[in-house]
Amino acid sequence: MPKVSLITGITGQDGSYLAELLLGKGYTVHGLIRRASTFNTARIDHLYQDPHDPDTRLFLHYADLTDGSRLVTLLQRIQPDEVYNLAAQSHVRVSFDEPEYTGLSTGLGSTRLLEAIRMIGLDCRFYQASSSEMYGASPPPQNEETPLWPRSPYGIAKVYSYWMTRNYREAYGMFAVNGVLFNHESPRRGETFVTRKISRAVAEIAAGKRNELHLGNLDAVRDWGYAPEYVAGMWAMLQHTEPGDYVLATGTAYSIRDFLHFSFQHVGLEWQKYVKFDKRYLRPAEVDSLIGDASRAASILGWRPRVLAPELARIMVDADRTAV
Ligand code: NDP
Ligand code: GDR
Repeated sequence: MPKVSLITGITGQDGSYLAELLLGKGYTVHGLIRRASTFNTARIDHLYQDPHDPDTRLFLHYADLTDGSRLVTLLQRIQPDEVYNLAAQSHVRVSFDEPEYTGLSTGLGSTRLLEAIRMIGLDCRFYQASSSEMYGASPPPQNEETPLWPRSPYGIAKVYSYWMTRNYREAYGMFAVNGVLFNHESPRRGETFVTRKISRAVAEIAAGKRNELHLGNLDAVRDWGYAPEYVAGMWAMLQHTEPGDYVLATGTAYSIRDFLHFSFQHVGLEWQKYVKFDKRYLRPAEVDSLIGDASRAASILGWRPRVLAPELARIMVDADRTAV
């Protein structure tokens, strides 16, 4: 029998790559989508299958992580072997504007799912999308043993979900794992995250369509990887014999300035001529430096990232230049 998976956040960057990966492995894939007055399925439109086709293996369902009874109904009906909880209000800066909603979705959403699984007695494996933002002010390099010190409502909500996932594993023996992923990007990255903001601006500046890019703090250091490689790591965590928590990261450190340099240099421009400071993109509390140590995932899961920030910048700029 083909395995059945459920992905929350299937319309997001990671959800779309994970759906591709699982369909490629022969899974039946169910995804939760939110009702909106505009279409929000652009990242998975290429995977869409006519539900009238008897060979269809991708199914979409309206649901929201803030609606617990709907989650119970769907889990009961779908009976998934694997649940990937990727849905979240995932923007750190926005979480300072909407701390309560971030708690309801990014925090309590995981509890609603875990509790729904427990209530109906579902025998499944559960993946929680935890984040390097949980380490916040703890100095790098960060790994599974690093103390958590979140610096934003988003990071705090992720810490809550991280501990709930561990608690359901310890209390109920559930196969529940945390993937603690450092920043990972792609041409499908949301347009307001800094790498994609940069790659889009470079494409438009190179095409003569604009001549400025407004950014906040350029000194922050991040460990940027390539999203398709990270969703493969999520899948690997659920295939292992024992549930555990794993950091996924490249172990490399680059600043926003470095990413600007790689991106502008790729089209033969100097970033200093175009980038302007705008304080509205600063955060009330910043995370200065995240550099991950993924040696546990390497030794236990055999997971190793290949694409590093300089190549990532080129991939993203090339994709945005094609779209401009
Ligand atoms: P995106 O922001 O691209 O996608 C988020 C997804 O969650 C979208 O499908 C969105 O739906 C959905 N969503 C948001 N709120 C709700 C809700 N209340 N109910 C149901 N669905 C909701 O995130 P990424 O793909 O980049 O990240 C995936 C997960 O991994 C997130 O949990 C994120 O916090 C976490 N993470 C991401 C990292 C990264 O570098 N990308 C690193 C570490 C963790 P819609 O399309 O309708 O908005
Ligand atoms: P991050 O990603 O906060 O690390 O969270 P983001 O790209 O938003 O910020 C990275 C760094 O860039 C600085 N920065 C700016 N950021 C944005 N968005 N816009 C700007 O104009 C700008 N100028 C400078 C930020 O201050 C920050 O230091 C991402 C999300 O995907 C989370 O969901 C995930 O958990 C973490 O990565 C790991």
